Amino acid sequence: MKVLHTSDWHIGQIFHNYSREEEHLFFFEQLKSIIIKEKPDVVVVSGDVFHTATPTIVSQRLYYNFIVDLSRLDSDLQIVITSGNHDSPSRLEAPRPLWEAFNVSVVGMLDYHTVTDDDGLNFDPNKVEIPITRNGAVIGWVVAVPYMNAGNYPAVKDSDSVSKRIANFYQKLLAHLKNRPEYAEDQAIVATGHLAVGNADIRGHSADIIGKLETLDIKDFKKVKGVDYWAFGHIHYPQAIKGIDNMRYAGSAFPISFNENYDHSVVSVNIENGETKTTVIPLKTLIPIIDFPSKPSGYKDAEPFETVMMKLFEVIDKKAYVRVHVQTDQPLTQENTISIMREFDGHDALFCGIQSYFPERSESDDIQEVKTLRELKELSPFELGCDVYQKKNGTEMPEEMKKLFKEVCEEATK
Ligand SMILES: [Mn+2]
Repeated sequence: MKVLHTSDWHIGQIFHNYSREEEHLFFFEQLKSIIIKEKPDVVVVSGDVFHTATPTIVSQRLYYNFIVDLSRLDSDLQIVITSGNHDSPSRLEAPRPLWEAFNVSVVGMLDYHTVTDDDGLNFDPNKVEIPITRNGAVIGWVVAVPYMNAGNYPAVKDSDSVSKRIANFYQKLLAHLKNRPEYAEDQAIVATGHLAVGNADIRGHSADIIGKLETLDIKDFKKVKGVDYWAFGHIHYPQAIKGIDNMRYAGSAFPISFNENYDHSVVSVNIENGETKTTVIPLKTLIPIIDFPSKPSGYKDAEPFETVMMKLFEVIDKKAYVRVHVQTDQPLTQENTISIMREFDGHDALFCGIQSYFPERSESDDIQEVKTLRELKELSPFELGCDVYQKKNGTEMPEEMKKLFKEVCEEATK
């Protein structure tokens, strides 16, 4: 069985006020060419099809047109789509019966029932077990598991960690599949998931993804036997998890944030006679992201406003998302900000904001500023805000800002 694995499309994302439609069309064209060349039996999309739970008409049209276009490439091509944490499970699933006519299987959510079956499952497993056929014969299965809240993985023992519960959930699902009369030993099994695996390389993500409840311990997962390929979504950095070749994040199709300045790709998977071979197929990025003049580590290696202004000509004619980094002792004035923005007017580069770098505080400052919990509790939100501002910027909050901030505090504590 041949599989094309992709995930985290985030259709409809607005990036610093810019629509990404053109980039999605560019990605879809590439994906189409890859599919024509690779001829997979099934395309697996492991969640985060849309960026928001309520995609616009334009986003939905983009998605529908593309999937229909894909399915028309080859009447035998199957497409399996699962929801991610960004998708609305019910919205994604609403056209399920229509999609079936196009050989597209969509799983947005599990259909739970209130009683647990003999096989220990409290949902309908048939919905997620998708047979993949070639010339009318079943050659494999996609166990299409969508994004799930931690609480929805059934507990075996109350003391079980979420990780153990997730592993157990897959194990039960696989046991059910293997009991089906249509199942045969020589059929390939691909399982999907939209979750965070511990030890995964989370480049491009904020740290809050670690330590989240849904995080799965790879040790628990290694015990789940019988899966030829794990097609994961959620983490945007493409990777084989801990070097395990048949357990992968396909990663996002192009940078969704400034932290995703790396190569993007999809995975072609070939499962034959119980052996899995993967090939990472690189994608081109239509509009690159640029940290200008470069991404400094802090105040010391950032460049001051005047220097950055003088250098802007180097970047403004590039079709790229540009974030400007400026070293400054005081918060930039509005005039400073506007003059940087003006440089972009009428040029190809897309302005994506300014990051300021202030002088690092010395350790002795820190010692003086330590407050006891009691002292902190006695501060009003307004005082605390002013204090934080001063610490961060090394200068007192300007009067105008103080006035506005005070109004906000009063409004909020009413
Ligand atoms: Mn995502």
